[in-house]
Amino acid sequence: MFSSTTEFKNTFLKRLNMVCGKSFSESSERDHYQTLGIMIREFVSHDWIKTNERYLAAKEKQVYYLSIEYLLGKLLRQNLINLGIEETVQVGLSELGIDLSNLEELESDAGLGNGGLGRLAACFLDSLASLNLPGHGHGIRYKHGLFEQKIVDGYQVELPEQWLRSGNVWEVRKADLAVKIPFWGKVEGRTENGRLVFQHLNAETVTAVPHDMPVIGYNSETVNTLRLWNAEPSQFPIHEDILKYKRETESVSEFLYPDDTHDEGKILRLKQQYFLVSASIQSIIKTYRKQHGNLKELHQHVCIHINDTHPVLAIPELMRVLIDEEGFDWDLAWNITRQTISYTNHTTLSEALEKWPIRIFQPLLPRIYMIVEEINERFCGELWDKYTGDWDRIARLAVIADGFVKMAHLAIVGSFSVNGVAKLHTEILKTREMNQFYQLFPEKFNNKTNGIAHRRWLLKGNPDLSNLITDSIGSSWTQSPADLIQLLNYQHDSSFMEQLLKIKRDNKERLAEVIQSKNGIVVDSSAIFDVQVKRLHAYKRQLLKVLHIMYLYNRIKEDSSFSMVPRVFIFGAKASPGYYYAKKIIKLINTVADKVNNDPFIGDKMKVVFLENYRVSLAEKVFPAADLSEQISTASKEASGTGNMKFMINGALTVGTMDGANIEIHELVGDENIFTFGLSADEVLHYYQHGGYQSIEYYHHDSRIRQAVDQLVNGFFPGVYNEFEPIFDSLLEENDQYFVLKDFASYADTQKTIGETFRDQQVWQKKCLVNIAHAGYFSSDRTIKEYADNIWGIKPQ
Ligand code: 26V
Repeated sequence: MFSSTTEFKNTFLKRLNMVCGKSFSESSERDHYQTLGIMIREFVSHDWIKTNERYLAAKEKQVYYLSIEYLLGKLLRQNLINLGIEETVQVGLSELGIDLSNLEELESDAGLGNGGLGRLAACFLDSLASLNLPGHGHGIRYKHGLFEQKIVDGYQVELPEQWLRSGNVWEVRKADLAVKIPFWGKVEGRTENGRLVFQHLNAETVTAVPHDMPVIGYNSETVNTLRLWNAEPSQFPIHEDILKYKRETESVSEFLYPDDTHDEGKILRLKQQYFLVSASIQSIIKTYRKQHGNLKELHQHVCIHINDTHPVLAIPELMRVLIDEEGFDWDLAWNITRQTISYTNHTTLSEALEKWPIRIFQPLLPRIYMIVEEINERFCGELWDKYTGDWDRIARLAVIADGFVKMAHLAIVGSFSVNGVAKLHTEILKTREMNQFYQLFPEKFNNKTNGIAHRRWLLKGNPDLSNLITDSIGSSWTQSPADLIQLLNYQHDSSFMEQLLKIKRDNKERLAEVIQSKNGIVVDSSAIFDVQVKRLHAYKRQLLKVLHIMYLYNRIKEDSSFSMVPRVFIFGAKASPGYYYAKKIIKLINTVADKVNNDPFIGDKMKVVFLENYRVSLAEKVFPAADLSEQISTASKEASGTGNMKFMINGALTVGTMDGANIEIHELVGDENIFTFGLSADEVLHYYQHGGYQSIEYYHHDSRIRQAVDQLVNGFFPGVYNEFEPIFDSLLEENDQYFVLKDFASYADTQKTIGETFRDQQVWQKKCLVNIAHAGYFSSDRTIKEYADNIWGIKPQ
């Protein structure tokens, strides 16, 4: 479309007039952003339509990825890169006096997710399209994504996020494809031609309207679709309060739930889940019918993947369609359903496993509940045949028990594939958390180690490093990330290594500017940039890093002979609004930051920075500037982690426990190129089972620990009396459930080694290079190929 910048400029100016109804001289930056967005959509519309036609005609298998979260971030520059027109557009705009990066700033982050799970879904979409795979996302078009975080007086304050305030140029509303979703009401059964048929009566319906976003593949003609469903009123009732009805229906897609909420009581959350599932399945079936007619071979042409258990009602919903609408008998419907659905588990934390009380589930979704009951009864019958008399086991495995529907059990029983997200995580599922299911269905369990969209996290996020890599090994790595391994040949190339160092320095300086402008803190970019960015959770142990910072501070103050390489400790984290303890940790980080940063005796030896409102677009500035990646979860708790991979590919070294995908990073780079410490998963799980850990002993026997822990409550932080007592209590009264004190010494020793290693920049940079070279494995292209080949059975088209 634009083979030259002149052509681009001409089209841009014409479109600007049309889109904004203004002359160029009157137009604003927002007009320019809007115009460019619309031009890109126009530019891809041909390929978008062609892609769909191709899929329709080929009748090959398709996958539908159902996820309650998509953490997309900004799309403008990534779309330009994937289309191969970044350069043309950037030059063209600048000739018009427009700075592309200013336009990027105007775009809101699409923040429709909490953390790793939502970002993974976004990375997967990029890989599906870039690999020309027929895979489509379905999700909810939340009006408000994850809250915006402000730090006021050291405390987190949440503001509603407003990504749709100025519209969303990437979406196309398709009102003609709207579907209706029934809630409440009652189900009546009657016999028709000797067959029991069910009708859902007096339901309150919400209309789901699809808003489609193009998912543009990198250097490919494939444009897949992310379909986000918006909740709207169906026909307005005549007698009731119309405004109330409008409010109630729209509330279904109003807010993303933060991940701490104990879902059990939240009717609206269950409504969201069924809303997503029912709308998606209705739409999938409609498309399928057009292509293939009847549904007997659905599983041969369609795979429906559920991202965690949130969309698990896809199982009973598909059963409903097959039985009530298609007229299949139970066994046929069950066979088809079980071969259509696949499921990823993303956590073994018991508090995160979803269960819904029957008293909420049954009245809200009466027909779906009947089907779940039937699934449960038949499954328990099978269990009875296998484990006759073993009531305990049957009760533990049942889909419905103790007044609750257990969503993970439904997912395992109703799917053909259950996968974990890193080797250790899958092992823990098989041997511990889901062992009894594994014994029943060993063939269903498999591992798919997570990955990241390396085109966002390296190609887009770190352009200087990308250019250096391309200049050295060529550009094939953008599509074959394993080619990064060729970088190993440059370990002894001093010019290459110098450039690598310079790029890191420049990236650190850019982040230093952000820190200065946002936090008012001046940091020295020759210091170690030591970074922990992720959701705030006790198991991720931001506290371990804080206690270590307090220890270093104490050392500097008390021991004049103590010397250390200067460090900038950087944190970014949102705490769920209802997660009291996590919010205390945020206040603690900010309190420590105040104390350290304002102590003239400390000067540049260390600084502590809390970056407000951590999100995808900020993450893209942080990873390229990091020297050290903190992956310090209590072993066994972090299913995979994906931030660890983003740091690695940007040339940061990991300090980490043997947890999640850290284990695979270690396996690839070897002992020499990662800093591991702490208890192993087996040791942690052994303590949980058999006891034997007394945190108080570590407090008594390690004066470094005692001093820092006491400082939480002894007035060391002026003006925050009592504030950190809950943290103090979690460590001593509650016996430190996450082994912070137990792992402290090992962490401190490792950090000492890290400091010493950093002194020799040549040694350090070489380790960074080894990490980058091996990071190709963690591209989501590799992950998605594994899903495509081993679970979904889909092929490039
Ligand atoms: C949810 C909850 C809710 C209740 C309170 C405790 C709690 C703890 C964790 C979660 C998250 C559950 C699902 C999730 O986001 N898992 C993350 O998925 C990522 C992608 O697979 C993975 O890299 C992370 O390790 C994993 O935590």
